[in-house]
Order: sequence, then structure tokens, then C-alpha cells
Amino acid sequence: MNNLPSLDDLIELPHSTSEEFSQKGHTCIRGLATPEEIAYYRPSIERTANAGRYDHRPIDERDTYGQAFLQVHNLWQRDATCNAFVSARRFAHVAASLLGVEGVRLYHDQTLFKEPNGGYTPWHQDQAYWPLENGKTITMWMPLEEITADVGSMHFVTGSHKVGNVDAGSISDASNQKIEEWIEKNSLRQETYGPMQPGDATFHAGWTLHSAGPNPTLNERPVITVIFVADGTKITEPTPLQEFDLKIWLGGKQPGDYVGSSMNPLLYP
Ligand SMILES: O=C(O)CCC(=O)C(=O)O
Repeated sequence: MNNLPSLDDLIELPHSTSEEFSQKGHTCIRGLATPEEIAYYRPSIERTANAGRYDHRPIDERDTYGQAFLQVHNLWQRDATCNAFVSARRFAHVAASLLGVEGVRLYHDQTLFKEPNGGYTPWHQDQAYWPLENGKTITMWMPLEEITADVGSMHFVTGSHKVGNVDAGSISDASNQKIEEWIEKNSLRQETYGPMQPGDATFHAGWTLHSAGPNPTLNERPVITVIFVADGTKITEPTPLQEFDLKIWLGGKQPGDYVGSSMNPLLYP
């Protein structure tokens, strides 16, 4: 822990970046962490993700969601070095600036390791799973390794965060098809930021439609995401899809309460 570079300094974003996020519902910040900083944290993140793996079925025995990535949650609670990374003030301050709010709390973190020959990530909306007020959440998606053009980073539908729930349901081939049809009908623009370096990060809003391509390479695509929620956000009555999150990520708080249990620490200020 002692030699870990601190990620607690604050970076001032140009106004145009926050403006872009508010208009598009996504943005990319290159070099948010340096490759050297990532090299310090990566071994702990990978070790913790591997230790936390719960789905040990071969990839061809899993459904589309299971083939998209190996997903491990809340590394911040499993390992002190992961906690230092997830709780970094640098990241939380960027999240607050992009959302245009005073402060942010942690909703949860997760690693999303797309295995060699891993499948595509179907189009979906994160907030379909989250019983939280609209417009108050943002996800940082950061690779720990270079993402080459043949793997690619996420695809976003620009402006879709303003539309709200398109009722595509849980992540599946069905959500993918429904959203493809929706995009065609509404002719909104799709964008991707292409290859990324370790420490570059994309940010997207809770309702932004997004997807990712498959991994046709022999190398894993190690990504960590941190989901932030504006301080002062209320928990909403859950839909059936949101009941799991209400039980798991909000430390016993109930609809009508503010997010604020010890499961959701204030990360900035
Ligand atoms: O990493 C991926 O393939 C998808 C990530 C994603 O859907 C998210 O971070 O919300």
C-alpha cells in the first residue's frame, strides 16, 4: 500500500467536457490515470477479480450476458488497494463535475473482464436496474490494458440519456434487438471512442444506451467501472428488475430515503 501513487489530486475539466457530457450523455477523458499509475493498481484489481469470480462454467455453457464478461462487484470492500483506487478523489471529482453536482457517493464498482473469444455486450440501459432518481448517476469505465481497434471500447447512442427508459429490460439478445430497432426508428447517432490506453476513461449517464463488441483476440480485456450517484439522490420505488439492487447496493435504505448508507460512502468532496 505504501508505495501506491495517490489518485487524490483534482483535475479541472474544461467546461466543454461537462457540456459535451450533458448534451451527449457520454464523454471520454484520455489519461485520467497514467499507465504507470494503472500498473501499480492493476495486480491487486486482477487478483481480487480473479478471487471473486463466481461463474466457473465454460464460456460456451453461459448465456449471452454471461459470455460478455466476467463480472465481480464491490472490489472496494474486498481489498484495501482496490478501495484506494475506487475511492480516488480524482475520479469522483470528475464524476461530480460531469454531473454538475457538488458531491458524489459510490453506488458500486465492478470489474468487467471480457475473456478471449468473449461475446458482445448487448445494447442496454444501466438505470433499468437501479432504483434511483433520474439524471443522477454516472459510470466511469476504465481499461487496465490497451484496448486495440479489434476489441474496441463502448458504443453509445448520443442523446439517449434524455429519453429515459426505453423498456428494453435486462441485458440480453432481446434487449439488443429491441434497442437496435429503437435506434433505427429514432435515428439518433451512435458514437465510440475506439482504441483506449490504460487509464483513459469513458463516462456515461444512467439512461445512456450502450453496448460493446466481442473480443476476438487471445487477450483478456480487463476493465474496471465505478458507478457514482449524486449526493442527495433519493431511492425510488423499484420496478421488478430493480428489486435486487435495492436489496444489495443500498445498505437497507428504502424508497423515499436518500442514498447514504455505509455501502454508499461519500467520495467527493
Ligand atoms: O464493458 C462492457 O462490455 C460493458 C460495460 C457496461 O455496460 C457498463 O459499464 O455499463
